[in-house]
Amino acid sequence: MAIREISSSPYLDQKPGTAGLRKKVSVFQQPHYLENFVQAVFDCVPALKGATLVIGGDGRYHNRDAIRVVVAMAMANGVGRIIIGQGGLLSTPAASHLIRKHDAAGGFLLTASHNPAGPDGDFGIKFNIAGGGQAGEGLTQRIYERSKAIDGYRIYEGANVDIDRRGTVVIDRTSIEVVDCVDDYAELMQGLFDFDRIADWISRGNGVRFDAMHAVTGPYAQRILVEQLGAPAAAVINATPLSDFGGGHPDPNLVYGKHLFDLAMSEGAPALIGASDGDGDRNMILGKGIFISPGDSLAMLAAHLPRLPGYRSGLRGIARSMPTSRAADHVAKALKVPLYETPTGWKFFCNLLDAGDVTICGEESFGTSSSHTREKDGLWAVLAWLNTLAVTGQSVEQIAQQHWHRYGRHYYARHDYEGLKGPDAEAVMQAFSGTLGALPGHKLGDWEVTLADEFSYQDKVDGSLATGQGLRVVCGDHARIVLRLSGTGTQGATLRVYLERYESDPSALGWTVADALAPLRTALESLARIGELTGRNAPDLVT
Ligand code: VG1
Ligand code: CO
Repeated sequence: MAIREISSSPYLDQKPGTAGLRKKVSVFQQPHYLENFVQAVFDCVPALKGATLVIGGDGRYHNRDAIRVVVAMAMANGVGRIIIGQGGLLSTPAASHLIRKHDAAGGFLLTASHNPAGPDGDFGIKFNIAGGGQAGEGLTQRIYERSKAIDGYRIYEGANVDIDRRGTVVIDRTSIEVVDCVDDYAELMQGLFDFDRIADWISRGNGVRFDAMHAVTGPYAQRILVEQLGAPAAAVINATPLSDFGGGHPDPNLVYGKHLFDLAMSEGAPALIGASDGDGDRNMILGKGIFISPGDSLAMLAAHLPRLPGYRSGLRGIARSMPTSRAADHVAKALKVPLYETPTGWKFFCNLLDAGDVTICGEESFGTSSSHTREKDGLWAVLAWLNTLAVTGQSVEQIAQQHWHRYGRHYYARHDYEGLKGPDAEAVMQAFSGTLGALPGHKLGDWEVTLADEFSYQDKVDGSLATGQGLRVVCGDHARIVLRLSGTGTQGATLRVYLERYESDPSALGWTVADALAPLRTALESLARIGELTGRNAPDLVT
């Protein structure tokens, strides 16, 4: 045995945010920083001893170094079997699936999602539990507490596992398997969707374009879309994962995916355009002449899912995060299934999924997925759309129009104010919060405020209570304004403002989003005083 006990001093900033611990690469490169956090996880999850652990990442800078450390620490902490994606790659949904498939006691996902990568970029680590879900609030807090008291860690020296070569090696008492990162995931997708039907649809000349943004989904899209579904090679762009994501920002939305929007609006646009983010859990969906907002995508997929092979038995329920547009609520009502409203962050869906209460979940932040895994899943959403187009024979635009005519349309936008000074962001939240008590019964634009509060959520499975999950002003079904602070940023504070307006009159379905939301923007300025309190006249990002 070559296990060493190394002493270290705790860092006090290892509190995971919305989805894991995310920091600048330079922070993770501090002596013992990663090691302390990983040891804190092992200390808090004794079930890992003798059990299976999955390890993979989004391929960003520092991924390989970090994986080497996590593998060596897993060996020293008595893990029985380690499964690693070849090259250190695993998309977030694929990692979650491997944990489920192999009955692992957990997994380490090395990712900072869409945050820029490279030596000056971000790095991140996330622990997922048995069953594949993200560590919940309780465990996350325990890991954080442990990290503040840790005084050392255990690491195996001299293992030298070649993560580029597939196969199994046994070192001391640990078996280490390097697996193809796509195989199991591709098989899972084949079981959910009608690949023959999609392939036929593509072969009839319906164009597809998928942008992997030089991040982890390249190999997945290449295998599934090109090799299995017969799309031309050019259908997948930026397919090679790069450690700096090609210098880009793999966050598929109307800002960083503007080129895809332009493509969708161009002559000869493909029938379906999709993209995913750094770690493969987000998705962006466009069709010829149309962008589908994530809240709409959730609602439209929920409405069509029962026609797809993996979902023929129908939906158990639908879940969405609180700030996500309420478009899916109408579908739940029509299908007579429950609709769950949870705080932001996929971890809140996991207990509902495990309990079999929901089949599809979504967040406004370009996240959609189903009960097939315990993470959001970018490529799954693209395949669900492709399958829907293939079975309905309709275009994306037709599906959207039909949906809006049946259920009404939720105009929706998120405004992000990034890199704010912490106290300024807090001041906005305070100002907004201070107005809430007096609002119910008063007018906001043309509508009457029916509810104004701070959202909190009690998990019905484990009873845990999450408080402080966003401030909201609700005008019945008509409109909402929601404010919350981001939990994934690594620089300053990010304020997110979510605006939503619902219209069901057929003559009100074709407005621009900006026009529809104008009255809410005006109301927002007087309630939250963002300009006055932060000096910012406009958001940095509108998605
Ligand atoms: C953001 C999104 C949230 C998402 C989270 C992780 O969190 O708003 O919906 O679950 O990112 O997604 P926040 O706290 O910054 O608003 V990912 O693709 O970055 O793992
Ligand atoms: Co992500």
